[in-house]
Amino acid sequence: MPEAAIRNSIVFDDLTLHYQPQVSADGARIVAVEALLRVLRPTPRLVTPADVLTLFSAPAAEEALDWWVLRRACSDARGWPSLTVSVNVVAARFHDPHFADRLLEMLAEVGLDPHRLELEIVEGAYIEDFDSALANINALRARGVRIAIDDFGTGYSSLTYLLKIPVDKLKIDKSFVAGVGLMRSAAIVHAVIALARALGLKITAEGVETDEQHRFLRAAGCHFLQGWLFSKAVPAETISAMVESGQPPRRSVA
Ligand code: G
Ligand code: MN
Repeated sequence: MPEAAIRNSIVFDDLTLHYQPQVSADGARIVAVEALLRVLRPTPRLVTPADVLTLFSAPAAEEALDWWVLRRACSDARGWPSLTVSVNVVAARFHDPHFADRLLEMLAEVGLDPHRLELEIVEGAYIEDFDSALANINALRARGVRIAIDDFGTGYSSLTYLLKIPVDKLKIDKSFVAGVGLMRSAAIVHAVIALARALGLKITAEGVETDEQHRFLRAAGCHFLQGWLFSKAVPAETISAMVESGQPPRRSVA
């Protein structure tokens, strides 16, 4: 299918991006936002990975969607000079030998400093072609784009990724955070943080919902936190208001 036809087959008008703040470990400062895709019609809701598969099943359509998300997120991020913007990128994108060049070109067009962008490699899909992925990731990191492994611990590939590709950050999956009151989850979270710190990586914990989880994660040594305790994903205008007021989404005592 020609690219224009693919673009037209996706109803981009029905989509928008919402942004979930990531805060410093003490919860006092927003440091970044993660772009999350939202469907506006028929019922407004966040897009799940399963939706993307059914709505955009053709690989070319999924790729067009990913570029739409990247461009929109980078464009919105220009309004928030103090924040990093994180965008979820599937492993397949890193197999494209021109991915880094296209991305850097897009950043130049949009006018966003590459240091302000972080790509979260979604762990669900395995990187098959490490040579291409590595070339892209090296080229992007050389220009300042940061790389995070998303949902760390849930895929079968976590440790292989750490061995084979240089990354800047791990995002501890919310399934581990949900259970930090239990010995087993707490041990796993401590081990992941120790591993990340030994490799010199930053750590974000996802899915932080309670003060108890916040206290645990801060004491355990997470650098950044993300979750409903601080803020759900909100429209771009709400992030602009948070940035302007200098207020964290929620004050919390850790
Ligand atoms: O895998 P990824 O990190 O991209 O997942 C983001 C998803 O996690 C979004 O669908 C978002 O709605 C959800 N999410 C964000 N914060 C929380 C939280 O505190 N609790 C739960 N259960 N889900 C969350
Ligand atoms: Mn993510």
